[in-house]
Amino acid sequence: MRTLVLMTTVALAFAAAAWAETEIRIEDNKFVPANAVVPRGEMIKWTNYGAVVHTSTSDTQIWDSGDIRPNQFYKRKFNQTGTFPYHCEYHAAMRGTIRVTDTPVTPESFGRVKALFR
Ligand SMILES: [Cu+2]
Repeated sequence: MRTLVLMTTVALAFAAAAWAETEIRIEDNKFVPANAVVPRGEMIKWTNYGAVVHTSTSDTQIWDSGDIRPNQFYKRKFNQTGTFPYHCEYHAAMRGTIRVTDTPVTPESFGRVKALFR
């Protein structure tokens, strides 16, 4: 019984971990989706599917990926609620926003599952 509970917990943790990541595609020259809405605690992964270098750079100096080359990615976790505009340093027209909403159920339950493994 203990084993079953543990296995279920592990499966849930993996499910939650997979679920807690949102990919934003970087294309030449746009972010897809340009406007993403995610729950607090979400990991955002920007992956460059284009042929040239891009960046994910916060308009308000919160983060800067540096160069993201083709087929590379940059990840950042968003723990604060709010709307965070960003752009690409190389292409003025490339703009996006991350809106982080306070949805207590999902991040908290994920935190509880994660706490079991600390
Ligand atoms: Cu760019």
